[in-house]
Amino acid sequence: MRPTLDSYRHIASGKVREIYEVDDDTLLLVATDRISAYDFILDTPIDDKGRILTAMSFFWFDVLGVPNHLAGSPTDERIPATVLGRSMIVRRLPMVEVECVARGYLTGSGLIDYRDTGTVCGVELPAGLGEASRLPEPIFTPATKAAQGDHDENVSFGYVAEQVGEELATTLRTVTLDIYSRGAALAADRGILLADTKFEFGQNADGTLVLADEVLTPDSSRYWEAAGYTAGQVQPSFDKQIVRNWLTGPESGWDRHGEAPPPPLPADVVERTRARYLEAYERISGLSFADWPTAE
Ligand code: Q0Q
Repeated sequence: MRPTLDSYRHIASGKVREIYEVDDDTLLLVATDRISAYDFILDTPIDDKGRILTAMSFFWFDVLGVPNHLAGSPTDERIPATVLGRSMIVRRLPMVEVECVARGYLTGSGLIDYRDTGTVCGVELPAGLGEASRLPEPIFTPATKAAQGDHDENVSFGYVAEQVGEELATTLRTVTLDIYSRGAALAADRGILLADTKFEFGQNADGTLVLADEVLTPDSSRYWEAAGYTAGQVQPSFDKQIVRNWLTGPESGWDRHGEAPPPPLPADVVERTRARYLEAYERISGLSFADWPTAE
């Protein structure tokens, strides 16, 4: 008999995820069907988004082959029936308080920093780059965690070294770039560009790094269709562009620059967005989502 969710103490909320305490050494990470756009958490859930992104993390933990925080299978008996398929049983770890970002392409805050300084997080880049330029090689662009609702702040490698020590900072950079490069190569083979990603790490008692949180999902990474990639212009988001286009289009009646929150999404926008998450998972993993556990 599975425990119920209310038998676990809720300890943290993210924009679209929740953490519960299973015991002193174990957490339950629950992915919701919530989706965010334009810094709002939308009222309308995307069916199966939590399950699909959980399946993605399990896939990446498996293929990346680095120490990670998973402490149970997708159907671990400690997972409540109501959140089965969109939860991970994980080892509770002391977390490294650094957002470990790797970028293979220039966009978002990295592009803004580059246009201001010619660098991103202190990493010098060649002149002449622009929106969505592929970088000569992936770069480590760490950030400090922001309070919910705020954007993380890009920081230099030197700042990270001051916070956690030179040795750990160097290992964070090496491991972040290694995992991103291997994940991006696999995804590119399947026609999806991982433009950038954010990892979170914990540490074992001996200080060795453990890959934690979610991994290489469309919520922690920018996913672009490789077939449509064109440097020099904003790339459509593989998973969120349908929602963005509807919200900023004539049918929503919403003003992105106004005060009002976004309106509910129409059913077809939800279904087409669900289909994009499903396509990303099945193309990258080569697995059928139909086999993934679901709430009982
Ligand atoms: C931990 N988070 C992220 C978060 C709110 C996720 C703390 N294995 C762990 C993990 C993990 N993963 C964490 N703490 C201890 N051990 C992960 C940022 C925050 C909702 C979901 N925060």
